[in-house]
Amino acid sequence: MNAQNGGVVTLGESMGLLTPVEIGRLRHARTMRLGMAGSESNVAIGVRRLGIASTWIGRVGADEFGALIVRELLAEGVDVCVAYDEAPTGLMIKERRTSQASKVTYYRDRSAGAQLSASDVDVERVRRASVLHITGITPALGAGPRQAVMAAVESAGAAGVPVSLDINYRSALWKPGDARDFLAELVPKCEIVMGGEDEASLIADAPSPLELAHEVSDLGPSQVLIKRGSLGVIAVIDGADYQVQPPKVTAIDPVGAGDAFAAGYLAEFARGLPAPARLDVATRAGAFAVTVLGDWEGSPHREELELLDRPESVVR
Ligand code: KDG
Repeated sequence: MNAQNGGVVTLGESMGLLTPVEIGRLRHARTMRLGMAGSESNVAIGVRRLGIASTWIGRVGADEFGALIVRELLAEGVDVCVAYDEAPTGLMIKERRTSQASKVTYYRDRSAGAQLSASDVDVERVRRASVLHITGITPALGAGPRQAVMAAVESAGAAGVPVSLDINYRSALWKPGDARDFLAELVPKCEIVMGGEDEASLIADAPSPLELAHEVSDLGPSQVLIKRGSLGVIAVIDGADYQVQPPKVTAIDPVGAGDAFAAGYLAEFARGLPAPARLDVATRAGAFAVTVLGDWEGSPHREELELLDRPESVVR
């Protein structure tokens, strides 16, 4: 583990999640599955399942969705640093339009999570972290969350804690120009940056994923990971190039794969493992996540990591 042993600390909005059981348009659905979503809490759970401490900082409403989120995170062993807000907990609906295509709708305008502020950031927890993980979703929620992200990043920087950023661009939450401006300020303060090709293209311009990774790395981060879904990852880490393909799986629900990937990478980074081991666990964790319905439920526990290598599908 790195010098600090508080594991992975992250902050952001978690929401109630409603997913129709039926495939098709929401208007025809009659039954909904109830759960929770939130990129940062997904990562916190994924990291914890791999045996590394994790902390989630955020706001929820004093309502049943808020209680569900806190209860679920505590059950997963995540250290929860939560404030309760007068505003309601945000909601996300994940419509499965076809068995392969999902559509996400947010009900999170003026939600509790969007009231996050710099004063919610527990500086001590950030200082003790092995790594601070943030995403591009939190700054898209408003001025308060943007300040909270910057406060956490400054505290991490002052304590020598590396910062990891998943660009996670959400077009429903902000415009590309606003994202670009914020990222231009943020990316040079990060040691690890990950994102899809389209997301990395918000801050760099190159004809191939590898060149894109190098361009982003030239902005400051020493570890840049371009996530490519079922094609795996292309990365530049401390000047060396990597390309890793994930194990083959049958995808059921792609949402949350990027968070499981981030969790795998960060857990191994926090353990002080070298780049190939980090990328191996990251791609495995991402592959696990797509095999299960839900944004975080499929994230693997450490003892399951080899499961995808086995030709036998029944373990007895
Ligand atoms: O990465 C999965 C997330 O998209 C999901 O859990 C919800 O955080 C979320 C968001 O803002 O889309």
